[in-house]
Amino acid sequence: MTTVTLIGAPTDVGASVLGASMGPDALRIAGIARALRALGLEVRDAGNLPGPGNPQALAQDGLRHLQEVVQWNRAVFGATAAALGQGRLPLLMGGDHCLAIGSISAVAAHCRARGRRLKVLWFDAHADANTPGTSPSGNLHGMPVACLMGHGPRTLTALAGQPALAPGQITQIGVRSVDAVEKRFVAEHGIAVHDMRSIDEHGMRAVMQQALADVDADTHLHVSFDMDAMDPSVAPGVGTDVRGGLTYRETQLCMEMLADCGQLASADLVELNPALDVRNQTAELAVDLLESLFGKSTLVRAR
Ligand code: 4U7
Ligand code: MN
Ligand code: MN
Ligand code: MN
Repeated sequence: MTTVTLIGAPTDVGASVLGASMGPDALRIAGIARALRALGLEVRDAGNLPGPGNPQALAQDGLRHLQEVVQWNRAVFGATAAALGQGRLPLLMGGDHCLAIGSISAVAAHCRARGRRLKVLWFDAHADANTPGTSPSGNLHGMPVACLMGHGPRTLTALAGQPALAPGQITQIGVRSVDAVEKRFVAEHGIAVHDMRSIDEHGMRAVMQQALADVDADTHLHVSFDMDAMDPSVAPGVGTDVRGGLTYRETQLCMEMLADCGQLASADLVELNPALDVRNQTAELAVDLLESLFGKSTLVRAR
């Protein structure tokens, strides 16, 4: 039986727009634990991690709030490693997307120690591949992909002792807003990106089949889901919305195909911003997607 540990990281230190810090409680109010238990999973809510507040300071050397981001990510690293060590599936409830540096670094260290292959699927409107030298904002939630590949401040790139990911280990889905210099990083590193145009042209089924083609029985699959991957018309509760995103059904198909592949072993649900939401609908949508990710099926035909 899959056992899940919910880890709350209530912070927005990596972002400019405030409010993602309320994400974990919005997910709880939307019934995240109840919904997963109803699927037969054993769910433990580990509560919220402690961490520093948001100083709302200006960037220094191209980075905003580096100290605070490091503190939060150390806490996330520890909690994620602890859950994995207990044989449980950590589900990080953000919080902004800088927290994926800590969660994925812990997952990478875990896989390295066990000789398991790691594959990350990154759902996002953005590529999150800025560095302090290229970022237009200095916000660390726009830099986790670069940090995980070893490009960024050492305090974040070396959380697990060495870079967590090689470019071939990550596939991005839903991308439609990439900064000019950020594009170079993505191209030069050969990161697999299925942007919105590619999803329009090929359809989500083909995109997901390609994304999962190298996932086998020895693969630890990590899903990092930024709520702004979805279209703002269905997911308004996000801080950096970009029109032209994933539809409800496209996203559900992703989750259903991920459930079918059976290799999900850790996940992040990030960038949910209840301060910008309408009647908690984006949190409810997130819970709905997680149900599909964890195997809730709408299939009415026999299998
Ligand atoms: B998110 C941005 F400039 N690219 O770096 C930046 F457009 O985790 C946005 O995907 C980053 O929500 C968005 O600040 C980070 C900007
Ligand atoms: Mn993101
Ligand atoms: Mn994003
Ligand atoms: Mn590199």
